[in-house]
Amino acid sequence: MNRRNWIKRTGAAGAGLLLAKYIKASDLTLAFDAKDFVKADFGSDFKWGVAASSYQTEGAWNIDGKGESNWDFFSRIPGKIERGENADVAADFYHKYAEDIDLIKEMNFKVFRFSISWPRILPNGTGEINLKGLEFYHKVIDKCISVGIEPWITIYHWDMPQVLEAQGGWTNRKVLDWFSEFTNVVTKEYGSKVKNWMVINEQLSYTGLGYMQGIFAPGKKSIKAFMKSIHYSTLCNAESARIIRKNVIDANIGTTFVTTHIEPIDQQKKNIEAANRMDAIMNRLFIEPCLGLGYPEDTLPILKKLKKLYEPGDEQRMVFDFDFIGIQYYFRTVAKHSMMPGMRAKEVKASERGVPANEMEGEIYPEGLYHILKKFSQYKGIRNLIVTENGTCVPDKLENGRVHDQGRIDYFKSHLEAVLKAKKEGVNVNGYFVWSPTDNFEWNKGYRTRFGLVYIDFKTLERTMKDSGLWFKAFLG
Ligand code: IFM
Repeated sequence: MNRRNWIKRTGAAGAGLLLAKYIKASDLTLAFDAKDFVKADFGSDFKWGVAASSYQTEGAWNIDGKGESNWDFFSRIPGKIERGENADVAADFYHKYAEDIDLIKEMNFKVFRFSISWPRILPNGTGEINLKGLEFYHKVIDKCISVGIEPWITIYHWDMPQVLEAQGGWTNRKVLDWFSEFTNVVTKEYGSKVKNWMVINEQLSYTGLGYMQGIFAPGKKSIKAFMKSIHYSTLCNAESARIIRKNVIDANIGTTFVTTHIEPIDQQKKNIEAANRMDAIMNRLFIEPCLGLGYPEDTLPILKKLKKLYEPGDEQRMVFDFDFIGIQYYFRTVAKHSMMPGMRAKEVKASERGVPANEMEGEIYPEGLYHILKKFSQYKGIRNLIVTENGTCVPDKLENGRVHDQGRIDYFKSHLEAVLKAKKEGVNVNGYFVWSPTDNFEWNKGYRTRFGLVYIDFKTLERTMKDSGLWFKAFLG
């Protein structure tokens, strides 16, 4: 489709104009020269996809032999999830997977990235395999393939069997055996049909928010637990990738990291250093050990404590040569010095700075994605980048069968422009996956914050494609 048609069909103005609406000129650190773009600008091999996860979408929490997950357990603890919600039903993807995959197809995406629920496959965490669980993902994979969509599997997206969480979960070194067993089962089962695999979704999220801040499962607030979860999940990341390599012929193996572009609030030395320490945790902590660079303890000395957890050979065991690295980007973080022990830095929230933000207080800052892609492309060991998640939550309203989510369309356009700019400057970025095909359960926020291209009425489970879904349909068509 040429540029003029695209504008006509979507009714959209140039991306430059849309960008201007969101970012004060004085905040711009990057000039977006191109005013518009088309799909072909990204190249014919570029992967266009959508991403989702098991706990957030499937529901069917205790159906067909599934075991309890840490999130099933955690969401039942009063006060943990807004309005006391849980994902017992969620988007009911378990029953509506065919409809949802048809919608993904209709929006012209070619990749569906989804995760596998560990307790659906291994209800007791290890040992006995639930055949109905195996069968479910075969149906999902087969449906994708039948409509020409590539299934991309994430092995772990935060739903650990509760029986293992009760034994310490990611803070127990035995997780290496548990996770290897799970990886072995799923790769042997699906490896002949699925060639694209990601090991873990965003280590920082479930380790930091789950074991240190206590707002995600399992709700712990302990630096010690955080440290253990960092090291053991880092080992698992590489170990599981080696298992995929062994079990899946011609596998394309990646893993995903949550990232944020970090800037100091001003140019004072103490704030610049605070921003660097924050960067060490939020962007460098997990990628660097897997590239053989170790943890970034030069910038953040507290990380030296991780060495106490090492067993002989760990340094090498953390390393894996991934085929691609998944970048997940949502917002910028502005940092300033604080007395908080450890990181000695704190975030200056978007609301304090009066800048545009999503409903979760994440600043809308597309240039940040450009900077992150540039930053990661500078690591020698990274060969290929894919944006495995990007998206936003805006206050959607279903009115007369339509959801006019122009804010989300603007978000995608400006972020795609950032990807394209990086690509044109030589960054090896080869894919972009939207979070998320449908609305779903947003962890501790419950159902309040919606990220989907397709709206879900959580009472009736009826699906309605939002304007952003229609925008992608036209853009990718
Ligand atoms: O919903 C989450 C997802 O599970 C992990 N990445 C960020 C998304 C939006 O917050």
